[in-house]
Formats: sequence, structure tokens, C-alpha cells
Amino acid sequence: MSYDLAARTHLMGVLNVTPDSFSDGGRFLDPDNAFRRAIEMEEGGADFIDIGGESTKPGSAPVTVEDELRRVLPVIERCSGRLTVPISIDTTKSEVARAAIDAGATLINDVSAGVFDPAIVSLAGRSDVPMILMHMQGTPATMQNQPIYGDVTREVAAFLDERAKNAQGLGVKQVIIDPGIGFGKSLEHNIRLIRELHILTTSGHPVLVGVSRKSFIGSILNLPVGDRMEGTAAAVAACIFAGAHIVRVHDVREMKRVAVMCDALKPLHVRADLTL
Ligand code: HH2
Repeated sequence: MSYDLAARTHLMGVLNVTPDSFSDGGRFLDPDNAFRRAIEMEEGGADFIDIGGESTKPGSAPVTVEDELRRVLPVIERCSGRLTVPISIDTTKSEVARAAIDAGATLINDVSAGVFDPAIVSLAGRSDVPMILMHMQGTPATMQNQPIYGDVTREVAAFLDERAKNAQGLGVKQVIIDPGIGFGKSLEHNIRLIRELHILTTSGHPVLVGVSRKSFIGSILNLPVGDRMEGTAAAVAACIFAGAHIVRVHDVREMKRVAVMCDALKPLHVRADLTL
């Protein structure tokens, strides 16, 4: 299966069922609270709900398969059949992705692009589920130590191209690529990737970008994580004007308005350049 992402910018609402996520950790550990949040995001204009049970913030500790399943499955089970929008599973583990698909998820969001657990890619192919492949340098535990690139955008694009070809070879019909803002990148790397995002958006795959509340916004504005709404809005607008197809955000209602405005004002040459 494939999602039609061409006509307008799509929003992915973030739902972290974790104690330690950098901006919403601990808020949605109770499955009923998480379900209510999913409904709220759907009503606010989310096109996908991305459910994750493992924080990937810099320095975070890995979670076992059992713990991750204990967190996400009750939420997916509550959402499945009650949400009208697709459920995405944010995991790097094939066992978690398999159980999530059995429970109703229809999109896999893998921040390691199939590097941590290659079986997740063949699972996506066999299950006929689209996959988001994200670039990361290193692992969450170490990635911000000292990220190094020659030309960050070219290297990220080459990595994603190789991972996309691998996934297509394993039967994944729709591959969505993601530069992985904040994943093994300095402030300068993040800025370069957003300024040069057109290199990814004209590569033939739909592009998802996750800028929401991230630390590069905090660095530019000198503001804490709870005060990054306007910075997020500006970064979302920059990504949409560069041709992003999906933006992954916490503040769905607000960013939906930003996306609708940006879609209305998007230069025609950006529209024309997009190859999907
Ligand atoms: N960012 C985060 C998590 N998953 N997935 C994709 N495809 N792209 C991203 O940029 C991305 C992602 C980190 O944000 P968040 O989920 O809010 O935090 P945490 O990893 O601490 O749970």
C-alpha cells in the first residue's frame, strides 16, 4: 500500500508513551490518556498518529522489546478502529513493528532506517506497509558527542538513497525519507539540512521532517523546550517551502494552521519541482 501525499502537506502527530521523551515524556504513560491525546490530535488535523515507546533523545538508554511492547500495544489497541487516520509505529525493532502491525498500525517509522534491526525492512515489505527511513549518525546514546560530516546534505541524501533502494528491493512499495534533524548533527548541520532540503524533496521519495521543539530551535532562540512553538512554526514553514510532504509535530492544531497557510502561499516553482 501507499499513501497519497502529493496534494498538500500532511501532519504526523507525535504520541510518546515513554517516561523520558524530551518534550512530552511521562504525560501519556496511561493508555487512556494516550488514547485521548490521539483523538485530540486527529481532531486538530493530524493525518497520522506516530506512537513510540522508546525515547531517542541524545543520551537516552535503550528499552527492551518487552517494555516497549508493554507501552505501545495497549495504546495501539485502543486507537485501532477508533481513529480514522493511520497509526504509525515509531520503533527500530522488528518484533515491536510486527506486533504493532498485528494490532492495527499501517506505517513503520524507523529512526535507524533498518540499520539497527534489518529484519524490520523485510517485515515492512512482507506486510505491505510503507516505511519512513531516517538518517542518524551513531546511536542515541552517543550521537551528539561530536558529529562529523564533509557535506552533510550530500552524505545524508546518499545514505537515504542507499537505504531506500535496499527497502524497495525487499518489497517496500512506499519509502518516505527523513534527514533526521537532531540525530547526530550539530546546530550548523541541522541548519544546513533545512536550508538544503530541496535536495531531498526532489529526489523522488516523499520527505518527512521532524523539527518540533528540537534543541536547534532552543539554540537559535535561547529558549527552553516548553517555549518553542513559534520557532517550531518557522522551521515547519521553512520545510514546507522546501517541499516537505509530511511534518512530524507535537502541537498539531497550531501547526495545521501553519501548514494550511504555507500550502496556500507555497511558490509555484516549489510545487512544480516536486517529483513524486
Ligand atoms: N524525532 C524524534 C523521534 N522520532 N522520527 C522521525 N521519522 N523523524 C524525527 O525527526 C523523529 C522521529 C524525536 O522526537 P520525540 O519523539 O518528540 O522525542 P523522543 O525521541 O525523546 O521520544
